[in-house]
Amino acid sequence: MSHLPNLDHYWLPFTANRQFKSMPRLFKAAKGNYYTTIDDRTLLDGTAGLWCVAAGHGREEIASAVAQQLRTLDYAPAFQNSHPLAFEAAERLAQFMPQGLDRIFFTGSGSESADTALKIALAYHRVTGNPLRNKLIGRERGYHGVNFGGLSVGGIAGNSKSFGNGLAGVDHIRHPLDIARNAFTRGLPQDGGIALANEFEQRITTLHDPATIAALIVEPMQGSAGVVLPPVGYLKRLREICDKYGILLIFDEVITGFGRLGTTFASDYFGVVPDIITCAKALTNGAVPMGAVAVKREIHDAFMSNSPANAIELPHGYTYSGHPVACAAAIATLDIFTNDKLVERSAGLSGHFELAAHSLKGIPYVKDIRNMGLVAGIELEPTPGRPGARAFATYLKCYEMGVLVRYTGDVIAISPPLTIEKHEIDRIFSCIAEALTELAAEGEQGMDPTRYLKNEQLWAAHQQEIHQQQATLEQTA
Ligand code: PXG
Ligand code: PLP
Repeated sequence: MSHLPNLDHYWLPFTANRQFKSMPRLFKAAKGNYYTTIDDRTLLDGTAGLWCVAAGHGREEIASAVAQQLRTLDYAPAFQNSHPLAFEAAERLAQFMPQGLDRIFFTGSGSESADTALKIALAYHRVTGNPLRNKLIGRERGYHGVNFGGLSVGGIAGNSKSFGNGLAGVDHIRHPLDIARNAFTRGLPQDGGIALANEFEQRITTLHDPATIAALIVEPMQGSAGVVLPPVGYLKRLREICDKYGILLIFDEVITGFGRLGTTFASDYFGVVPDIITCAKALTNGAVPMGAVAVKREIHDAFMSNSPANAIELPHGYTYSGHPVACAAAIATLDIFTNDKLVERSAGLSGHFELAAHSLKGIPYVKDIRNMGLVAGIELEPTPGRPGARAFATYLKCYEMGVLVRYTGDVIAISPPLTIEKHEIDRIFSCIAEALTELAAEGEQGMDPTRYLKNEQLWAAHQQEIHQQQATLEQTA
């Protein structure tokens, strides 16, 4: 058991802070497919961190590349100067991208990648003489991070409604989730894709002038909003409509990149090549913050050939774009992908994973199961008036049983490291089944979060003690 830190000062992102601090869940170590918590529980990681740790935790190759880089060149100015590793990382990443998307802009995260992609799309039209193409289209339930651009094209009201109006000139198309028609489909829904994509064309022609649309941004598979899969033919049709009207297509592959679907990128899975791809997360195996935007060479070249000589072609960038330590981590990670054949491994496991996920059909509260590659979403019947409460209780039960799952709304999302073993896949889903069966038996009692994680509650009591001591000290000072 490790010491519990003072919990007062850190404001956790996307977290119910007061609830968390009453039952803190802190990890102190990780290796392979497992976390160790500060009260010495071992947790099988059903989430790859937050979809980041594709190659499994604690990779020595990454650790030593990062350590060596820190000792050699800790930081180099990103603007007007650079360092060789940034070029090497870009070249290596370009080799992973679909053919043609071989010009790379580095960022510090998925959110920065989304905003960068949107800005490149807008600036591209301006630099090619189409300044009136300045509207951006996103999708309902889309998640493109939390910066103002990504938030504006995103389609999760809960994420944006606290923050004012966002960008002007933004519209959204429908999301493809249709549980009534497609519940328990294995893999992609078969029907409805073309009609749904055609609505995009219908909306931009009736509500907008298509010649004013700069770009459409979509996640090929919507991860954050609860694992929403595109029906067969849908993305291809979106591509055709974009081509017809000169609209750039951006795939946000922050989650779907790097083998999650059994192909290197979702673009490869669907045989649809967008104009711009964003990525982050597994790019460095989560070890160092980094994102990237891959752009079609023609788009990049338009900036180079249409900008005045000696001018900055794109007035955009981050202090940490192409950070040497992040580049070292990315190169080491890409090496692991190649050496360990992680994409092939993901593809090879996806059949077993699908069977395991769908074995939950018929378990109490399971309303839909959606899967693709090494991702599954298990949608639960919500408890009336308490959205998300059932999924949270399921998460807590799984945690107590030693399995880390992710919950978002009333969806349990499973996305293990690509290094997961078959028996571990089985354990994740049987644990969820057991948790749900127990919840059904326990009724109201099972839904009470204060029943769970007793050790942590002892710590919370300890925390209160620290508080009181501090207050006393402050009074006497
Ligand atoms: N685009 C997509 C498609 C994402 O999934 C981002 C952008 C933003 O990335 P950053 O690095 O700025 O967080 C994401 C991030 C979840 C979960 O549990 C998903 C994300 C982040 C945290 C949790 O679904 N996606
Ligand atoms: N705010 C201020 C005052 C800055 O000087 C900078 C960068 O120089 C930023 C924000 C942006 O920081 P970053 O480049 O890390 O995104």
